[in-house]
Amino acid sequence: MDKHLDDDDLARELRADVRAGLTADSRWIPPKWFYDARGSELFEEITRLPEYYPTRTERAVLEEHAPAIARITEAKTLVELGSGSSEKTRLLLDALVARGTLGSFVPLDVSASALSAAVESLTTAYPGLSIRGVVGDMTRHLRHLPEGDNRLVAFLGGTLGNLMPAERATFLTSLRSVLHDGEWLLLGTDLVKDPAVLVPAYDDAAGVTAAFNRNVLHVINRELDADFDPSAFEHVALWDPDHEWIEMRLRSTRDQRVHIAALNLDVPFAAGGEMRTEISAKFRRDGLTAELAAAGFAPRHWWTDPNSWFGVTLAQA
Ligand code: AVJ
Repeated sequence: MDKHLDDDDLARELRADVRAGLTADSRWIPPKWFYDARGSELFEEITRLPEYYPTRTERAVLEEHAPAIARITEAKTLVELGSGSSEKTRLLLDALVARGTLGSFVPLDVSASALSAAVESLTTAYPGLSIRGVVGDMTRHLRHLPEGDNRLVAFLGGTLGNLMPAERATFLTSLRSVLHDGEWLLLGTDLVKDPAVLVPAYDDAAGVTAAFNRNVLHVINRELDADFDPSAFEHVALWDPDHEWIEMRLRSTRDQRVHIAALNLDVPFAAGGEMRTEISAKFRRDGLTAELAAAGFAPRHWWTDPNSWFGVTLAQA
């Protein structure tokens, strides 16, 4: 594995993010801090919830169209950004291996532990492939992606929607700049739909998403020696129709003051005071086409499920 991020870098970034976010007028914590070992487990549990349709919907789209993706791209290298457990990737790997073009797989993730587990199991499952994990942040370490001809970069799961619109533009532009003309981007995006479907996906009956949301407080307690009482914050998920995104927040149930020892910072919360922990933007085909074009990508194919709940775009650099 190539490491471009070590524990010190992550600790420094977490301190900077928490200080900036919790001293801002509108408080926020970036969603990447959900994913420690427990948070990654909770996310895996979310993907199996009846209300959380994105994972299984995207999987169905990929199951149906992976052979076409392999035929159209004939990719020699598959790069996966934010690969996590790399489960859906197997559909792409199988199709590209069957097509006979694939030589290597490069998963990139911030979590060294998730990545090494994935690399280990995939190395066993695909002995003919060269598999090289890159520990890095997809918004900062794209220039460290290995060269290779005819690469296909997969960015699945709807994670693009966790970036703010301006960050999205920067990210897509920098991804385009590390690709050669003709290389490929496979992008999975959750689509705008009835809020009666969207909101429960982020506020499930079993409370798994609530636990996932509060997990960020456990992360801050452990890593920054803070004294958040997670039970004194309630999970909020709301649909913002103007921005067309789901917003997750944590809302203080009482007046309280939190001490973050590693930052030497006290943060007061009034009862009802909130902090934003995630946006999850939902897309329309037209808007996405425009965003991709602005970043220098030409959308070539668009696939979706019968309900048009989740879109998979194949775009060319
Ligand atoms: C897979 C990271 C895109 O925004 O839907 C799931 C994360 N947050 N439930 C999403 C998530 C709350 C998820 N991503």
